[in-house]
Amino acid sequence: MELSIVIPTFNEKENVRAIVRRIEQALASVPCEYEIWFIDDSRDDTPDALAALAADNARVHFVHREHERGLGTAVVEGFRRSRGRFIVVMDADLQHPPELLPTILQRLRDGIDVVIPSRFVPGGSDGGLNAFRKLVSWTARKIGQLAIRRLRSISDCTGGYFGLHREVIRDARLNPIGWKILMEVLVHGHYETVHEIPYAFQARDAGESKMSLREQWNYLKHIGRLLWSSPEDRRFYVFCMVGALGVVVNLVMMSICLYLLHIRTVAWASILSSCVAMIHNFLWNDRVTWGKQHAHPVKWRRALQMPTFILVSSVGIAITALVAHVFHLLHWHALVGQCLGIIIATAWSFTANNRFTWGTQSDNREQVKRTIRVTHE
Ligand SMILES: Nc1nc2c(ncn2[C@@H]2O[C@H](COP(=O)(O)OP(=O)(O)O)[C@@H](O)[C@H]2O)c(=O)[nH]1
Ligand SMILES: [Mg+2]
Repeated sequence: MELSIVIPTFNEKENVRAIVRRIEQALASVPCEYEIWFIDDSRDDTPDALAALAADNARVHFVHREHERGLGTAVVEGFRRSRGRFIVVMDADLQHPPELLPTILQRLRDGIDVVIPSRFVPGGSDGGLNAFRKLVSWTARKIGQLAIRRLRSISDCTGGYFGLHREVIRDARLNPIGWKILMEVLVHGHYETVHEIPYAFQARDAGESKMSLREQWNYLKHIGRLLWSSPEDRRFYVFCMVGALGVVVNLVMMSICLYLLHIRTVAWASILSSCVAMIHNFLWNDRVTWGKQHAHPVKWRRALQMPTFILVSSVGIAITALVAHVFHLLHWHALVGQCLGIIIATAWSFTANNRFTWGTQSDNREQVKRTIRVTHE
């Protein structure tokens, strides 16, 4: 079996026959052995429509889950039951044009690991959504891309239409809690190449959308889980948390210097507090953010890790001061400048520490291997 098309359905009785017909038309001229798997959680008589289709057509299979719901788990169930070397996931409501299937299949045959029809590359459009849904969808996508590195270069990471080699998900720990199973695949799958194909997202043919406020909330929880389960992203957030904790330590230390130790020179009290905070941050980052495996094995190099960290932090402080100063010179608000400076300095110190303080050769090599190449038509 070359291709399995997996279609999750919930109350789609008006659409299932039409989508099978359109898929067959689309693939009529392509020599390919394929199957269509419906994973159905419907509460209406969609299962009867599916049973009739399956009786007529040997390519059509379906499973009806009586007591389960969830788009994500349905797709994973489809992964499990289907047999194709390639898998395409699409919605039943014809918002995802089946006419794209030959191109998706061709790109998979060309050796691309993940093929994503995209509304947001030149030639694509998301006309099938109203203005409000467009805004919600844009916000959701931007949150995902901002939070998770692997999603950043994918223009349409929140869609439900995609194709992949079965190898991509072999042994991948997919946790299908939400709507966006593609994000789960992109974060946990094993792949090196992604190809995007422009397409026009259609208005729904019949039936109604099952997207709800609850699903939006689930989406945010899903992002949180993806973050936590992806070491490359989690490290950055732990680093930020350590930094925030460091600010508290700094302020507590400053109070001790001023009110308990009665240090008169404020500048000395401030420098002392910053040094304590820096050592505090180093220890947490060394033990937790990067952890044992990043302690340098060579003794003298290990001894250099703390000074390197302090150097990197000092450059960060200088960057912040520079940005605040430039804001002041331009008669903009210095506090806003300070905030911007802190953001830039955080990005700098994370990157620099990741590379110089706790980075190792083997790490960098791994990084190269993990680089994902994204192309589009
Ligand atoms: N099996 C299954 N499919 C679902 C579930 N919720 C939605 N779907 C299907 O997932 C696809 C996308 O859902 P839809 O309501 O069109 O979402 P929208 O396109 O974001 O508005 C459709 O084919 C739905 O029938 C569910 O709980 N279980
Ligand atoms: Mg839909």
